[in-house]
Amino acid sequence: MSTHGDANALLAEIESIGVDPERGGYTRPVFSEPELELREWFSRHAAARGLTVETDGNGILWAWWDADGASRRDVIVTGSHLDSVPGGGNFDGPLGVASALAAVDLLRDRGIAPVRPLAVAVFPEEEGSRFGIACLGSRLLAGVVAPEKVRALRDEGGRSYAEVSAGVGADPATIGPDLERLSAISAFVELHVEQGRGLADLDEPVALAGAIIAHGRWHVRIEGRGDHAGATRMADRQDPVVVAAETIRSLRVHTLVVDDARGTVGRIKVTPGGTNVIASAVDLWLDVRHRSEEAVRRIVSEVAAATGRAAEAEGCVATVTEQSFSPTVLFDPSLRERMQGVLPASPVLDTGAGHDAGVLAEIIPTGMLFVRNPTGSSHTPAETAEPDDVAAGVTALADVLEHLLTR
Ligand code: HGY
Ligand code: MN
Ligand code: MN
Repeated sequence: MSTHGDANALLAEIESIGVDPERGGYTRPVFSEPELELREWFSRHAAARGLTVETDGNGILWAWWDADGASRRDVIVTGSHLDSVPGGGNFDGPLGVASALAAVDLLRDRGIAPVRPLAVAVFPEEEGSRFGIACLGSRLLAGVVAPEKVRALRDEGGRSYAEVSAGVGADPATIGPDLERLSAISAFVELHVEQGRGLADLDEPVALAGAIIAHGRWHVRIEGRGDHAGATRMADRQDPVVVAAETIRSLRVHTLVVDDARGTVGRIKVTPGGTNVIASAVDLWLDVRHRSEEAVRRIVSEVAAATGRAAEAEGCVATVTEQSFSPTVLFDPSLRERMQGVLPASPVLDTGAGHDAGVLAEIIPTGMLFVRNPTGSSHTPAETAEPDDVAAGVTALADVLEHLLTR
C-alpha cells in the first residue's frame, strides 16, 4: 500500500505495534520496545522522503526538509509524539506525525519550493506515562524542567530515566535546554486528533486551537501501618486506603463546585496490595484542570487539606507533591490569524488536553489543528478519526505549511 500523501495508510502500518491485549488499545511508553519501533517507522518514512533525520540530546527526533541553500534559521516545525497512555488510541500523537509526513508529500506534489526549512519533530514522553512528567521532551528542550531532576525520575519498575535512556542509546548527560535550536524556529504547528466532541457537534472536520486550559499533576502518598485484615481490630487500624477514599471523594466534591473544572484520579497503587492485608501505603495521582490556574491550585489545596484531616484521624501521614504544572496557554494570536486566513471555514476550539505545542507556546509562536473525533473519547481504545477527516487534516496542514514556508 502506498503511503504517499496518505496518513491513513501510514497509521495502518503501525496499528499492530504496542497493542495492549489486557487493557485494549495501545500501550507505548517512552523508550519501550513499541515506542522505539514507532520511532524507527517514522525515521524510515522520513528518510524515504529525503528528509535528514537526527536525534537531539533530549531524544527528540527532527526530520529536516532543508530549503535549497537556506540556513537552518527561521524554521517551520510540525509534528507531535508517538508515546501513548496505557490502553490509549492509535491517533493521540501518531496522527500528527503521520499527517506531517503526508503533508510533506502533498507539498512536493504541489511543486512547493520552501524559502525556509521545515522540520518534522517527534517529542518523547508527551504523556508522562512512564516517568510522570507530561511533555517531558519539550519541557527539557524549553529548559522548564531541571535535567538532574529528570535523570533521577523513576518508572513503575524503579528504573531511572538516566538508566533507561542510556539503555536505548541516548546519553542522559546531554538532556537540557537547547535555546539555540529554539531561537531558530519561527513557528510550530501541531496537528492532533481532537480529544472532545467539539468538531463532532459542529459537524466540521478540522478546527484551529484557541487555548489549552491549565492543568497539573500531584502525587499523593499516604503512609499507614500494614497489618492482618482479620486479626486487627478496627480501633487499632491506621489504614491509608481509608484516607485515599477521602482524597478521591473530596476531589470530586471540590471540582464539581467550580464551573467546568476537571479533576481525576486515574492511577492508584496500594502497597503491598493483598486482599487480606491492611495496606501500609497508598500512592495516587491527581490530575486537575481549569482555565484559571488559581482555580486549579485552590481545588488541590482543598483536597490536600481534606486528605490531611483524614490522615490525622486515621493515624496516617499524607504528603501531596506537585509533579508537573502547565499554565493556561493562549496560542499565538497572529499565527492563528494567519492559519485562519488559510482555513477560513475552520472553527476555533479550546482544549482540555495538554500538548507539546502548549509547552513551546511559552517561547515560540505555536498553533494547533484538531481533526474530528466522532466519539470525542481519547486516552481509550474508543478514540478514532474517520479516514476522510484524516485526509482533510492532512490537506489543512499542508495548506498552512505552504503558507508558512513560502511567505
Ligand atoms: O494529558 C493530556 O492532556 C495529554 O493527552 N498528554
Ligand atoms: Mn497527545
Ligand atoms: Mn494524550
